[in-house]
Amino acid sequence: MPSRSELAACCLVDTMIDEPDPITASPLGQETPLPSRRELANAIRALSMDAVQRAESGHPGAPMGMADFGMVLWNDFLRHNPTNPKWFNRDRLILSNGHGSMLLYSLLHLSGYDLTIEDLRNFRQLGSRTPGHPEYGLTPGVETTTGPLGQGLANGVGMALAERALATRFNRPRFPIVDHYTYVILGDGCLMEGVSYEACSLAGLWGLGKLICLYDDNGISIDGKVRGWFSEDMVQRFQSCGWQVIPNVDGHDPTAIHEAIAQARAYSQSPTLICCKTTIARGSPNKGGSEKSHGAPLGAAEVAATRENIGWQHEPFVIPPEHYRAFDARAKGAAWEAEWNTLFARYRAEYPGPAAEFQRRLACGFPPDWEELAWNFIQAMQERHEDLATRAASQRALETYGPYFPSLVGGSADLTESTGIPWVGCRPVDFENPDGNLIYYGAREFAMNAIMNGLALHGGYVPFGGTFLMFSDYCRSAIRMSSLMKLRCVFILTHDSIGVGGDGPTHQPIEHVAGLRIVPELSVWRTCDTTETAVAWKAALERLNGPTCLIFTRQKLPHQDRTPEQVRAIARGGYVLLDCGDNPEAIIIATGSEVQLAVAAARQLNEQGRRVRVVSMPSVDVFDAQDADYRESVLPAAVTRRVVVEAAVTAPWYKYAGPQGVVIGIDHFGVSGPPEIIFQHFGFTAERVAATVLGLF
Ligand SMILES: Cc1ncc(C[n+]2csc(CCOP(=O)(O)OP(=O)(O)O)c2C)c(N)n1
Ligand SMILES: [Mg+2]
Repeated sequence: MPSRSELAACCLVDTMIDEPDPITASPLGQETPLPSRRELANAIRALSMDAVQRAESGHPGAPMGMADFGMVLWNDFLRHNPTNPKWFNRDRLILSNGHGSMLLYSLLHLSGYDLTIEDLRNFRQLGSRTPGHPEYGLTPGVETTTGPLGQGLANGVGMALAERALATRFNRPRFPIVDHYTYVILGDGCLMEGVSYEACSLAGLWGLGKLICLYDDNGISIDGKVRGWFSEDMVQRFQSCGWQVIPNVDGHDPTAIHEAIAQARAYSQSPTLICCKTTIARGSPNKGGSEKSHGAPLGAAEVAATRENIGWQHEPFVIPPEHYRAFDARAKGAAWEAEWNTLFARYRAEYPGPAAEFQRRLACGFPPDWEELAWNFIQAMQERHEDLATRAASQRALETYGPYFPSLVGGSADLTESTGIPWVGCRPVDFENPDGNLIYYGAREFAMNAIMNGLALHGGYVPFGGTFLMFSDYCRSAIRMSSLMKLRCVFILTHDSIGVGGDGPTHQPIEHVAGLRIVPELSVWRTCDTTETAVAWKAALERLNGPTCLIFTRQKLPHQDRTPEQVRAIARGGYVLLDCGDNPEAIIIATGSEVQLAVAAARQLNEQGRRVRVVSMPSVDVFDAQDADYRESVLPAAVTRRVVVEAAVTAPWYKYAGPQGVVIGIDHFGVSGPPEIIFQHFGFTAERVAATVLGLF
């Protein structure tokens, strides 16, 4: 091997080799000097390029470019405990440009998380803990799943809001029990995505002073130099949103980076964006600065050239002990946590009430008499027999359940009243009152749902948020990410069909319910009256391992008669609402606003001597999860005369209608007009349903 100075002399490009700097120079008495800051960053570069090379796929450029600021953030600032990645008061770190996952994996490994060198060698392999993009719940230390650009940043806004709100609520003089930063690393792509504007606009308004974003300002995205498609002035953009911006930081100068992060932390009034000027794939002599390093391995020859250029003399996946020693955060992490535990113990002694409430909040648990409370309410809804829009019924549920769930935080994307979000006793979140429980998100559906995901991920909150079902397209990716991460979020989607009438086809969802029902891990309810709505809310709150969409009407719906057994059966997702003795000849299945048509049609037919059953199926996924016997008892296989009614696309319903059945739905866009007229216009009448059933005989 050539000596380091020889290597430095023969490098044609900007050399990456330097001498130990004073910050990490070996303390007296240690045998091996600690590596220089640059060498520490080079460990990340080496691991990243080698892992991508070995996997023969991945993104080496971003982690190599971000290695210096990643190293400084991790070693100088991040308060975390590798041996307890779930320690409550840890700083949250999000890699919003998730394609740079090897940065995160390298740092987690080097600082002592339970992520071995073998895990890194298995980057992107089936079953490994180092998937292509960071996945929440799979890899210790990964705070959120990222990959869809921009959303990690919005998650970070939610986490920082949660921190500020809980701190406001629970901290006391000398007792900063909630006191941590949210750091987001992001790239050009994240800032090009509209959701970044939506979320950052709110972060500025809310004064999230402990949100610190490090922008990998490398001027490159997949298609090349970004100046052709991304040229706005980041300083002006973020300042106009109320942020502190620290521009033009040399993202490869550890001192400059250290100073910038310190400056960000020193200013508590607003979030900070630090623009780190970097070179993508820094260290690669022929691919550094080029989009060629974005999403493909450097290639064996270039990896070798990079090794030489940066003076990394170790074999792939070999990290010298002194590097590990320099990164190891286990001792300081354990000390931080122990210190916090002591602080919390003293807090509990001095403020037992708030301490108990704090712990309840973190558990997001249930009120003591939850079952009784909920069933009393459900039963009361049945007895009151009120004809209400289900969006109004939802508000009733919130009025009842809300006061018992301090962790519930609601909001809407500028449709607060129309989606039935506010309930008596809720307080708006704003700069002065971050600990409110009603968030005015403005017309920003995507950020709303991504921020909700961040609130849920942080802990201490069960978020819900409302918009029109039609606009679920705008936030669909966040709903998907919520499902992928199995978060406890409730998405309220109202104005659920052609029942919105006069607003016309732009506002009339046709394919949306079906589209949501096919998202894995997502539970979807579309309810027909106040009682079903009360049950749906109960189910949503009780669903600890995944999000729920509650789909409600704008228009009033008639209340349905039920026995107590039928009320109980609603929770099974599908149940017999109207029966005709033991032996039905035909079954009508309906959801939401169409249940009333099914009931009216079945009554007519039964009066004529037919035996027609009505099954209300507010939640297909919940019904599907029931045991086979129950499903058979509701939908006997022998009864093949089946009609399904739902004012939406028909195709998915054939699994229940069966080959001999008929689905009455809508396979085209809607029209503008008064709702009752449109329902008739498209054939949603009891007469047509009855005639369709008779047509099967
Ligand atoms: C929502 C979304 N759209 C597109 C992509 C595909 N994609 C992955 S990385 C990337 C470019 C990102 O550019 P930048 O953040 O600057 O990354 P760099 O090339 O600097 O690593 C794109 C478009 C994605 N991951 N997410
Ligand atoms: Mg870039």
